[in-house]
Amino acid sequence: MDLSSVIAGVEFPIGLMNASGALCVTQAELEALGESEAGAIVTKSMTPLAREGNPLPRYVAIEGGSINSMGLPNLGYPAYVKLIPELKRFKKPVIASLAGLHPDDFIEGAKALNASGPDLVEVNLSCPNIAGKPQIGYDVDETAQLLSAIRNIFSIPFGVKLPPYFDPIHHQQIAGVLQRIGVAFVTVINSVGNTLVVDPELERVVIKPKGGFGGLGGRIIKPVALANVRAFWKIWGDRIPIIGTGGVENGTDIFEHVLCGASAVQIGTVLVEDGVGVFTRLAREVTECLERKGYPSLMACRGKLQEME
Ligand code: RRO
Repeated sequence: MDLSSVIAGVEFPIGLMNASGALCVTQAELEALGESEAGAIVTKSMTPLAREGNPLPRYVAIEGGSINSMGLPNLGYPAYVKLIPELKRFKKPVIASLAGLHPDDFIEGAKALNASGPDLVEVNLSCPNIAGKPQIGYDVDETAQLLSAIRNIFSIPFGVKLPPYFDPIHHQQIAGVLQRIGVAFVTVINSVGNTLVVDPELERVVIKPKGGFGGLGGRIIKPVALANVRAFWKIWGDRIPIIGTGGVENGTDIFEHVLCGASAVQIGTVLVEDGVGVFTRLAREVTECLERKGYPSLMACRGKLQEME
């Protein structure tokens, strides 16, 4: 089965990869993704300086998903800039996820990444877990300002990782900005930010940072993810490729994301829970799903979701 995809001219042997944040902080984790059947290697979102992240516990698997407040633990972009050329030996696209606590961080990061040469950069506009730092993607003006500032610096195609939106006007507004800037792709969605999981026995929150508030991921957010993929596909069609992420646990979930309009799919919670072997299972399951339905390739079903008359 042809599971390949092309995003911004970059060829993916399989349109399946880790979501940024899932098993992609350290050199060993990134190399394990290289050796796995993942179709690309996506780094953890990077900041200028290495960060330990938030205090533990900061990730908990719950029924149907996960909640996290990692707080951007990463090696700092000088380390990734050095590592990325080495990751090219795995002969699959390398996507650098760029974050920052200030606009200047993104600008410096963009300059540093140009020299390092990832295939694509995913600019993270949606980290929900830094106290006092709102998700940039929820502020259209700030998003426009930041992307205008970095657009001319990048010599590599860059896209954005967006938070979930819950109203069509917000899809329209952010899509207008992204179109004007000319982003190469969008990744939707980041975790559903600032949710709360309660342990009724202990009468307590389950993660320590931010009073227990954190980003929700996994199966329970799939409808939110699919809605966001679909909303952007309905605005753009195939003009701006969409990477779907959120709630993918099996091959049918991948099929659903692509039906909604995704050109590739990222795996977060289930990758953290099951490890990099999960890509082998997912590739098999989506192949079986496509064969059963008579599609010749993964991209043959892209955007084909039917609406009712
Ligand atoms: O590190 C995190 O806490 C984190 C980030 Br940067 C993000 O973009 N999404 C998320 O769920 N966690």
